[in-house]
Amino acid sequence: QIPLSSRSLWKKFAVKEFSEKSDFERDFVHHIETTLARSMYNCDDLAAYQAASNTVRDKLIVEWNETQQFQTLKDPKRIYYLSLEFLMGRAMDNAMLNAGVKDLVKDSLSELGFNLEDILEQEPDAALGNGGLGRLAACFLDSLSTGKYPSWGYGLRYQYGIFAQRIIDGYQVETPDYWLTFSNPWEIPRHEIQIPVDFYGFVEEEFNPQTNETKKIWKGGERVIAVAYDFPIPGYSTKNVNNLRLWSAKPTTEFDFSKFNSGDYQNSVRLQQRAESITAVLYPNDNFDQGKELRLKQQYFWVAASLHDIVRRFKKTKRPWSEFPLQVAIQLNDTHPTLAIVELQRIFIDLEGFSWDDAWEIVVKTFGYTNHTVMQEALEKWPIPLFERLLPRHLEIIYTINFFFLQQVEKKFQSTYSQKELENLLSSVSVIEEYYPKQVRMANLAIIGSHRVNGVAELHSELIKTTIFKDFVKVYGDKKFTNVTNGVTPRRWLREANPELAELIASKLGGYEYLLNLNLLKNLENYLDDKDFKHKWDIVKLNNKFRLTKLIKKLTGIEINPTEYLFDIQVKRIHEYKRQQLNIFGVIHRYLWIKSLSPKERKSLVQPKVYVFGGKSAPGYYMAKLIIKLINAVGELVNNDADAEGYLKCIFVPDYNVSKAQIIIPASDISEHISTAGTEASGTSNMKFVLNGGLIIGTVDGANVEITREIGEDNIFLFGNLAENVEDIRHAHRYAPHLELPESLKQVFEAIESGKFGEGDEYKPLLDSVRYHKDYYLVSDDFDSYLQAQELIDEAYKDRDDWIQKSIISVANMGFFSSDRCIEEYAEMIWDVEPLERD
Ligand code: GL7
Repeated sequence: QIPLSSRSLWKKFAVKEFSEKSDFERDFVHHIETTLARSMYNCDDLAAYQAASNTVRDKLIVEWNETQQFQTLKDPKRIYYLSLEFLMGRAMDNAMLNAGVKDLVKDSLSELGFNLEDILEQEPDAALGNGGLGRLAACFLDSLSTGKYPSWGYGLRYQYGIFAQRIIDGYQVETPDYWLTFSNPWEIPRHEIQIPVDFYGFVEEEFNPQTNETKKIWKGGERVIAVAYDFPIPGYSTKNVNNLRLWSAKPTTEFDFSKFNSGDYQNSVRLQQRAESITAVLYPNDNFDQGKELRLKQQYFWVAASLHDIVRRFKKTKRPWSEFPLQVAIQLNDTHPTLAIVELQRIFIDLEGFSWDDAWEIVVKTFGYTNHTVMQEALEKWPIPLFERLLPRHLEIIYTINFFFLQQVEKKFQSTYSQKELENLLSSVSVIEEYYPKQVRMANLAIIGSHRVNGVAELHSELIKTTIFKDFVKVYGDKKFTNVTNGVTPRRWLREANPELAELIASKLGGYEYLLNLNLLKNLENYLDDKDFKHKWDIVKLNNKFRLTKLIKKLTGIEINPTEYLFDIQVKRIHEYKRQQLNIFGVIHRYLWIKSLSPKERKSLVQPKVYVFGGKSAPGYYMAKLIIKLINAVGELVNNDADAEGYLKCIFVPDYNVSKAQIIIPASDISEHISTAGTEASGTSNMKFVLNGGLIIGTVDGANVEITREIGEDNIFLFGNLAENVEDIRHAHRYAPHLELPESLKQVFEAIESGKFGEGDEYKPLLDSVRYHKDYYLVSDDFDSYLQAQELIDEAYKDRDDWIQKSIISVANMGFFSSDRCIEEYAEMIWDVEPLERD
């Protein structure tokens, strides 16, 4: 505590935020000369980026401090968003835009001799996520801050984010993404916040003669320290700045002297290094569970540190424990943080001395769980032997949770179910899978330990109730299950990514208010007959295509004049279920068609198209890597074929990430969201593309369904089988002696096997998965329907005026897909929290 007599001095020197160019310039030079120990004679773009970031960051920190102090004072209910992935991308541009100082910074830097655009390019992406799930978490943080919700994100500070992708001879090659090479101005290390986390060890029983009770005590065998790193999250057009806290693992300072004295120095050091490995690297799998011990360690490390922090913050308020769920809402982003349920129960029982029932009631009220996928291979399961070794006390608690739960189920159904039916039900909802090896099912645990479970798009939320979780609906009824359709932040995905379109829209809607109330976009429909507006709309798209072709030239050396081309884009993780193979088969089909035409026919019949692909494959995903190779091989042939010149290009953009997405998405005329119906829970890039004036070719899957409803059927190109028929078709495939391929696809396969794209044999597994291995993803069933949709697109694009009309109507009706709307829905239906206005 600072003595009262000193406080006026503190106030006199309190840091003031810059608000004028001269302030910014002074602080910038200050950071160059002191923080970086450089000078004007020794200042490159990187140094300028760091000094500029530090200056903008200082501004955020002032507001961040005030936000935190205010919240401590008011002590509102807080939201804790637990996510193993936060795919943040770059921070500086976003921070300037949200704080409303971008123009000021641009001008100041220019006066100081720098170009803002070049400086922004110096920032590495914070790529602490794989794909949609991680980016969703980042959009939610933006909306939570913008909506002034008292909230914290909790995650891990991986030293290596998702790998960087290089394409060598057409193949994906992974290189490590060490994003912290130059110090990171956007994080504040909190070396004073150190939380011990234990692993392994054993459980002891301790008898208390006074109460006549025995108590379980977990004696951990290995201790690691969690150190906090804080990332300020600015809201748009508000002084509210929330916190994202990421944990980093470091060894305890207690060196193992027994080992040391016995001469085993090496082993003692090795244990220390083992600690740091916990937060070394992000697992690079998307929609796939690999079940590695280190991953479970990451999960517990993160969950234990976060809960310790949350409980400590609650205890400081001296409120009774019964108020815990009135003050704390914890949202589980997928099953990755499910251990938090067990850890909180353990804290209440073992450390705070609650009865089981009192503890459990609070736990269930505290948690909500979001499911992001129905795919079997993504559902997390942990082998019991591994669990028992790493977290012996937690496993006991899980058994007890499961015991009480199954007892409740049995009671509910014993009078109406036969013995056999009851057994089936119990074994399906049990947390434990009784198989070899026995496994803990994290989704079951997450459902049992949460008061609400939500899917991420209407179709998906319905599907989970009738497939993977149908037996839980029997137990709980369907009130526990709800839907919150995903959304994206229009600040990053419109204003930052597409400043020209954002400005054009602002010019009609009377400013940027629409970024805070995206439904205002609806008013764009008043300008459907405004020729000048439509012309400008068209020019913006063309300018964005130029921006993309510049990037393509830089990354691949391939030159494209965008003026005549329709841009058809599919960028997302490479996955069989997302069906990039369907897309590239379509490109080959088109290429064969172009080759079959005379030059004159080409001129009159062919709509010139650039197909742009981008996305990473998990390093161990053989099929996905083969798809990447095929795309590159097709590009190699097509882009160098004189017959196709001016008609067809096929580009693979290497190392797709958030900052590249911000350039790629605004340039699209058509984007592809073509997953097998029922497999893509939501998709979120579909929303980003439409928000930027692109149209969609897509299946009736995920959020495509709701996008169609909002923008109208005439403005989207849907094709393919419906989710409700997929199981029957698969069944037919399984029992058919052999699959009959459509003629169109046969041609494509023949071309591939003829060796046009290098060794024909190389792609055999890809073709065989369709023709001999049951075509699980329905490529053959949807191929002709896909080609027809592509034809409709070519046709529609000819009427450019109508196309622009479709584009404007689509954007005008995207208001629903703001992540601000998602956060409001979560706040009301799941968290029961209100925004807190700072006065
Ligand atoms: C995903 C879904 O695949 C994707 O459709 C959804 O938009 C996203 C966010 O809800 O979550 N589920 C998942 O495991 N990953 C996703 O991107 C990796």
